Amino acid sequence: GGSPGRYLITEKMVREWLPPRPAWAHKGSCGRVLVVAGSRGMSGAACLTALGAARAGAGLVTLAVPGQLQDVVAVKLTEVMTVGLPGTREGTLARSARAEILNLLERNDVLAIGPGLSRHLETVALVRELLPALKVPCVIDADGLNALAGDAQILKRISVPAVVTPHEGEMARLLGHPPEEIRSRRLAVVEEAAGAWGVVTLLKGAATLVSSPEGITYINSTGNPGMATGGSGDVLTGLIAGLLAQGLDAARAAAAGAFLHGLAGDMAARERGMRGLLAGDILEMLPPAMARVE
Ligand code: NPW
Ligand code: AMP
Ligand code: MG
Repeated sequence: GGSPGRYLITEKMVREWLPPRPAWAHKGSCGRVLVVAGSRGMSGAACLTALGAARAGAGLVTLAVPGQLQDVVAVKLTEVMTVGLPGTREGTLARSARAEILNLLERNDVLAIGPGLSRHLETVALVRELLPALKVPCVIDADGLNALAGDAQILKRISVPAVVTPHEGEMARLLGHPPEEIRSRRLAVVEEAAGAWGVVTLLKGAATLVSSPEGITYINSTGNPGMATGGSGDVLTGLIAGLLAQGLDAARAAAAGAFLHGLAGDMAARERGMRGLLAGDILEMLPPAMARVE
């Protein structure tokens, strides 16, 4: 059959999708996000993801990192709780962290996994063994996707709503195709991937595309090249997880996340210029971006 539809994401859509924050809200009712991210040298990615979830409006955010990094991220994060997981000598997550992550997920509503994890073989094994066991919705990004390179079929074994957020390089690795091929047929690639993997697939870049397994595709119009800066995507991962935790379904969380992330980047660029924009500036502009939409 034909495609159920392709839609430009509008401010009005996002306004309708964002759940109201009721007067009686408490932090437990606004969603709890577990972020599994980071390795020695990439603790920033982990912090940016956790703060993205917190800025999205999630009630509680916990960041789980290799044990050696816990104190480092705890110093950088005030509002986010931290947990140290079993690590390798290289400061990456050990395969044995799986049980503890599943245990932490008993007390969380959503998992965000991948930013800054590295491509260490033990961490790759951990990701591959963890994903099929998940019982809460998840967002998989960066090295969480690289762990599946050449074997994206693992995504089919995820039994919960899931969002994957590759940039073109990551999508090329997942599919085993050259990046130029992804670039030349972005719309077809994202729609085929979502259908084949059964997960909401968000292909990043100018005009980010979000496609659902049911065949709905959203096209984003916000964002600017100032956002081509390290850590920008890590913020998006956390943002989508935070929206999932507040009850949006996977496709809407991804589409609203892309829209708000780009809008925050546009507002940051208008205020301070594009060239010097940092991922942290996107985080700071998320509250006014959401306020503008609501
Ligand atoms: P090139 O260079 O253009 O030929 P990688 P990464 C290719 C963490 N970070 N957009 C590109 O080819 C992440 O979370 C930590 C982007 C290149 O070969 C990850 O865990 C930070 N790339 C880890 O670093 C801040 C494109 O893909 C490769 C592309 C690595 O993530 C930074 C780049 O991908 C970062 O977020 C496109 N449109 N098209 C921190 N502060 O801790 C092709 N490529 O090698 O996965 O590198 O994205 O930086
Ligand atoms: P990552 O490569 O994972 O750090 O993700 C980069 C983020 O910045 C994604 O959300 C991209 O969509 C966004 N981004 C990067 N370059 C551009 C661009 N030229 N125009 C709009 N958004 C961009
Ligand atoms: Mg990235």
